[in-house]
Amino acid sequence: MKTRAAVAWKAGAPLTIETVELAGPKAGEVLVEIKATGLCHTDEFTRSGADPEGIFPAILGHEGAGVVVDVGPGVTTLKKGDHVIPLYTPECRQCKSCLSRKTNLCTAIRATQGKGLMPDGSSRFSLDGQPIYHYMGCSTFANHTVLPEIALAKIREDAPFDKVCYIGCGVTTGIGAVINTAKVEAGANVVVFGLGGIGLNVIQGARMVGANKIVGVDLNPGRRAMAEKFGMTHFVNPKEVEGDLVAHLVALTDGGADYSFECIGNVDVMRQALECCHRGWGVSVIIGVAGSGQEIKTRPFQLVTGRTWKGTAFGGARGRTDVPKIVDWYMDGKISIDPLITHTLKLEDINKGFDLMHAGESIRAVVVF
Ligand code: NAD
Ligand code: AHE
Ligand code: ZN
Repeated sequence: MKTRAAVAWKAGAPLTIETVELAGPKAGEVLVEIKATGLCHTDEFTRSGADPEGIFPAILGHEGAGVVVDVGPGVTTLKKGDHVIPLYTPECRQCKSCLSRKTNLCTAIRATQGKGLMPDGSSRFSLDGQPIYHYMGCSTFANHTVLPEIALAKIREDAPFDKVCYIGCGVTTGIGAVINTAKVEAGANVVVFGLGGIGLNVIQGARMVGANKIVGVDLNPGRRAMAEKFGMTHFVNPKEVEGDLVAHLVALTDGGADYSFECIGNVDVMRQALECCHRGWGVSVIIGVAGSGQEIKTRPFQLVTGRTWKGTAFGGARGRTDVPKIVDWYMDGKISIDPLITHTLKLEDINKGFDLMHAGESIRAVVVF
């Protein structure tokens, strides 16, 4: 079939809207009509050329929601008409990682996914005979896409696509980092670096579990009002801090954060996030992804004296199990999403979404098909 998609032809170039060819689902695969997709900073990370795994030409996008149009042979858990959220972290429930119960990082299809290919080693997208690569196993910047059955969460049919698409990455990553990865307890003091589409969901998660101080750190003063609405108790703009930011945060949190979260992708900030943690027990969680060649560093003494450095992908969530529950939380009013979706765009205007991200004007821009 033919479908419309935003194609990233080469690193650093704007996306262009094309009518591409999409081959039908093979065994174990599902054809999905994407109804809406968010723009996450990770899409921009890859578009810009910073992603060491970036492959071009590709159809980016990994924060979508849509409807099953067709299923390939052997698909048993989904049928035409089901509403779904694509999962860049699948859940096969059979691999060593899934069976370990220690991680959400299913390994069933990671090797081919990282090469921009479906599990059989080929792409379903092409244009004039030239293959176009998949992205994070999702490619939600296309009106139709093909995914493995294990990379789709079935969700309730009354959930609005243009809001719950955000559960496909940002909401689940932020809230999940608090609940699944850090396991923040009531009364804890939390510091969140970066109050964008991820950090605001970390704040929302921290409030949900009953954190005490929730300190937000961002260079953009425009983030303050929204962060307060989501539960931030103290705002720190590093540009306005006299002296050392880490010392300032340690003082503000009565000796250091019980938990800190880096939601930017800046390796210098990752160090600050670790070092503002409380001696003896503070845990720092890296969420931001950093570009090719970047490395983190600290004095080993920071770990010797009891701080823990961790990371999280997709908030530690097992997508097929956890995503439908998070959709329920949204539909039941337990979590808020709508105010974070600051811009709704047509596919033709997708590059404006990246401009808004760079300008610090959007939290989440969502493309509606
Ligand atoms: P975003 O652009 O919406 O937000 C980033 C925020 O960081 C902005 O508010 C910006 O003003 C702020 N910021 C930038 N530099 C700063 C600095 N030096 N100090 C303080 N604040 C600063 O991005 P996002 O969509 O929220 O994504 C955040 C990061 O998380 C990105 O690196 C993204 O790739 C990554 N991410 C990781 C996962 C995962 O599973 N680990 C999932 C989603 C996103
Ligand atoms: N390709 C990058 C890694 C990017 C990365 O860490 N991605 C996160 C999801 S970000 C979503 O917005 C992730 O899921 N990581 C685990 C995995 O298996 O990719 C690089 O540095 O090579
Ligand atoms: Zn993302």
